[in-house]
Amino acid sequence: MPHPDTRTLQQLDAAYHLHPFNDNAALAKKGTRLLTRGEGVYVWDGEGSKLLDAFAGLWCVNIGYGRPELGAAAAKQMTQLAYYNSFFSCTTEPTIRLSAKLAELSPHDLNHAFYANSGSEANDTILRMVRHFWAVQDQPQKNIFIGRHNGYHGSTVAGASLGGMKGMHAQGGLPIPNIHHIDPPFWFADGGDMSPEEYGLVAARRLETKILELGPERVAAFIGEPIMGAIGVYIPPMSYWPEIERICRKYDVLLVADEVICGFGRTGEWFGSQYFGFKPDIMTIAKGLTSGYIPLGASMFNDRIANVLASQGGELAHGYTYSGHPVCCAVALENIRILQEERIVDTCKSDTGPYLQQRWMELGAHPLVGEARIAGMVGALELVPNKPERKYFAERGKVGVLCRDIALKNGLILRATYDSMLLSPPLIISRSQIDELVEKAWKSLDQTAKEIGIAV
Ligand code: PXG
Repeated sequence: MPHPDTRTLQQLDAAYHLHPFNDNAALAKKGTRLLTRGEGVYVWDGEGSKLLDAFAGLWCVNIGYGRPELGAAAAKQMTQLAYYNSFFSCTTEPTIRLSAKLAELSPHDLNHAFYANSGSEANDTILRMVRHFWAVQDQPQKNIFIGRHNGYHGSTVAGASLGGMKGMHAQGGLPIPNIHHIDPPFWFADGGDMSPEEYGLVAARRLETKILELGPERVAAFIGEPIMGAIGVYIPPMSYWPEIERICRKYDVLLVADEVICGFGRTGEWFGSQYFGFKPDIMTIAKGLTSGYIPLGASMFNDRIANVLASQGGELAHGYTYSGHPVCCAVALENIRILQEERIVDTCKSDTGPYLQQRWMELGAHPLVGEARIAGMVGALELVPNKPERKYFAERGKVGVLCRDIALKNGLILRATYDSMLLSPPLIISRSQIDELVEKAWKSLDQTAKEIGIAV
């Protein structure tokens, strides 16, 4: 059933709501898509269309839509104690229980949580914490962060600076000082004749070159997404992260994994660092922490950092009104309970994940697809003009948007970054829903190919 007020709501939206990452004038003309309801892997829009959300909202609705338990957990906590701060020696029970739960779930000794409201804020936190960590050990000059070109770490001043999106840097005078970037590991476009594993080492050693150029005594930390999401699901070769870790250890550079997308089962492991086999000193989490039901982010620190901050750090001059918000923490605990008790991450690793991988890789045979890639339940299709050449379209991004719009008409939500079609469904997707997803994707690829004159 179409929502009766769709047109009116769209007009109010155009008049009064600025949308993130949008040309708002163009959007107002086109009209926004009103989403009205969600259940499992499906959402419904204002026109009454049922859509399979192969993007889990924005890489976040890991347990799927419509779980009443999360609403109940929020209502219970709101009724009992809607808010209290974590400043002035105070705390609340959900905040404490979530911290203990996160320490248990996090790999090795990432035992200490600092709370924020989003992934961006969690990354802002680490910028300040890490610089403080070195400063109190008489190394204030060790304050440079190295990230990757085209990395995404959020939209706040520090988040966007740590990220390497040129379009974001161009607005607002970013990056802030003492943040540098190296090229990302993307074999499809950059690997040439090298094997992916050989290339992974080459790409990782760019970090060593950069550290030596800047001086190891000045480099505080390296930050990276285990799998680079927003830019197009760049899945690095397995050789990449262990080499990055070796280099960080050699020069005593802290290693930060931004797990905002990869965390909470997206790769079939609880965290992306476990998938790739490396041990970060810090990780940032958000999105899947609450399956997107309520905003919450956190930075997890290892014992080394926590001990230095505790013994030498003095008063930490950092914190948000809503750091450790009891309602958000109660919802996160319920989300984690569901992920664990319903064995959602395990199933993604051993059953539905491998099935999705097999079916998604079949799409690689389509004439429009230059590469299909996937890890756990996060993947991409690289659309190309001349299969099997690993070359982009001359005008990047047009075909991706065309394919995305066609997929929507076919009842499938896929995200397009340039001409990469991105996949990140709720982790509870079933085998038959995976079949539906792949059939709709194939049909959309066929229709896109026809539209641009590629034979299918
Ligand atoms: N780190 C990573 C790896 C992310 O993907 C953030 C940090 C920031 O989190 P918040 O909660 O502040 O948004 C993100 C967010 C896209 C897209 O177009 C991706 C994100 C946000 C908006 C758009 O794929 N990821």
